[in-house]
Amino acid sequence: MMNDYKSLLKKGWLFFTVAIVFLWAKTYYALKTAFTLDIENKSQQFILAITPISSILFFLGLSFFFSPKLRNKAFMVIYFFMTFVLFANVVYFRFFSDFITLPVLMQYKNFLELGGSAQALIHPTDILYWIDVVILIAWMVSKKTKPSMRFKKRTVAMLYAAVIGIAAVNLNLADKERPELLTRTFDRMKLVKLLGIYNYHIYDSVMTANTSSKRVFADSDELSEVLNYVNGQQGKMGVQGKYYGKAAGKNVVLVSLESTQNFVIDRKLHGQEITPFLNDLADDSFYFKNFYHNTAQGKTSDSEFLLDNSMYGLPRGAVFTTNAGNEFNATPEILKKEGYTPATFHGNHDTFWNRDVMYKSLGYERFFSKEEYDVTEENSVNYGLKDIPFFEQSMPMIKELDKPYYAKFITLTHHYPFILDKEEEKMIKPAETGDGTVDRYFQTMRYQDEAVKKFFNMMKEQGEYEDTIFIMYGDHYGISDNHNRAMSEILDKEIRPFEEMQLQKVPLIIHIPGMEGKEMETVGSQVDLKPTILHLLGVKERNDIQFGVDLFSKEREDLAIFRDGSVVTDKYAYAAKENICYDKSTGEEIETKTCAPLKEKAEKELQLSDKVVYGDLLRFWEDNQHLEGKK
Ligand code: GP9
Ligand code: MN
Repeated sequence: MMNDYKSLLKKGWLFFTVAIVFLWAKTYYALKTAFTLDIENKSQQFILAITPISSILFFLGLSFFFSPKLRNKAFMVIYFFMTFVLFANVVYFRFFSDFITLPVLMQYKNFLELGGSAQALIHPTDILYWIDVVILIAWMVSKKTKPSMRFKKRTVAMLYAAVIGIAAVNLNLADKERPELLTRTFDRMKLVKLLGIYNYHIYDSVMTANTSSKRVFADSDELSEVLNYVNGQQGKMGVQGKYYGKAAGKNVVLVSLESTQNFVIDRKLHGQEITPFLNDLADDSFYFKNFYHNTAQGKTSDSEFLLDNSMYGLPRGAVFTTNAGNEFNATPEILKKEGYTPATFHGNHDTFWNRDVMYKSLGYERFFSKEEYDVTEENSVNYGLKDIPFFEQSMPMIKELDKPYYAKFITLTHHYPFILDKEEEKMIKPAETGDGTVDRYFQTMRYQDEAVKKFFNMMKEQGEYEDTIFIMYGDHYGISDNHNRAMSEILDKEIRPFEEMQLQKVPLIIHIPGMEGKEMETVGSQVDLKPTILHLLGVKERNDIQFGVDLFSKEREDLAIFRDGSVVTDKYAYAAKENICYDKSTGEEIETKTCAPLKEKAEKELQLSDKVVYGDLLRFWEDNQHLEGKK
């Protein structure tokens, strides 16, 4: 009896089948529980269940191409690798509400440095993803049960025929659900929902290869096409705002406010202001309350890219990583020609987001990173130096710079998972929604506010304040839509796609000492920062490609285009993923066709911006006779 049982275990087909069932089961479990995929109907439910099968058979089947001696090992390596891909996506999704793309993976150094954030993202039940690996290895290494995976060629051929058959059925059903899924969409959620997580990665790899080839085939005519667009757009180029040149010759201090969403401004928690300093500062500044971020997978780095280039980040990955070798015409480089010293300050390693390489391409002359600061266990948390010591230690460094300077400070403490380790740093009680992330968000927010206040005081004490303009902006959202339940409690309203879009507002405060500010209704986004800043300084673009428009210009359209193709104007809000058009003032759903022109515009603009980045088109600048004449 016992021997029968052991000889059964030795059967390769049994082992193979059990492995397939294990891998399918946990993949399906992840698709159902770890990702929010919005399954709308029975057909989608069915597709979801079959999506993993073809790729599991395909990949595990590859082990049959190894010699029988190596086959078991190859099988296990593939199995392990697929588990790892699945698990990495599960963890990544918990924070980013998104799937990993190859370009993001290439920035693997970021993952290694995640530290505290990564720990908070791993749950005890995650053991479920690995238990089967242990069982299969045990099965395989014991001499008594080691399966013999010898199959006839015909069986393997049948297996691959099945792969093709199942994949075809899957694709066909997916196409019915979402026509042109592969050609049009850049919504990863739909791709995973309809193709499955493993097939999605195959698709993503093909896309990556495809985009790298775009640079090879790009030519200077494409640059003209983009130029025609930016010049032709009403108000795109050269439109000067009312404050043109009003800050000429002044230093520029930019403060990137980590994870700061606009909803905290002027809001109270437990009867206490969350951002008392920013609230006061906003009263004494130009405060843009309808300002949005346009970032995607590149997060902070995307916001930096937008700020300095007035071009959009990429739909997949981060420009900072994928295209750091490109030719750019960024603000630091432009201002250097005007006699400015461009510098940037950040309390994390210089390699994070590939900043050390990218900053050179953008024209930054100095980069003060973790290596230049005195960072100890005591004064750091999460990714690096805490904001208060960061600003304190930055002061002598600012003094070092030749004037005028263009100095960017990237704050860090108010970053997921929003931790502070000292009681005195917690200046407000956490919220009480029961969602730890949301609850702690307010504490680190309050801490950041205090840090910025100290920074302003030090700038005043050191005599740097009067001659400087301050541009402070939130880099991207801090609370993803995974936390809508808690957020609806905080905001006391239901969160639909419309409210989600409103939550993408980040504060923009432009503070010019000696100038009275005001609250600005203008709808704009990070892509508008470059022309706004250059115009305040009285620096005119020659030929430049900018997708943004001076925020102070009266002729500009009230417009913010999100990286996913959504659009907000003064009248409408278009949610791209859901394809819903809203009346901006009432928040009511209206006919989709009302938003059709906006949708088209966003697609066009994003596509052109991507063209410039993927094709590295600015390298053709000098060669382009058409431009030479105009210079
Ligand atoms: C890391 C910091 C945070 O250096 O800028 O990056 P994020 O995760 O927000 O992109
Ligand atoms: Mn950030």
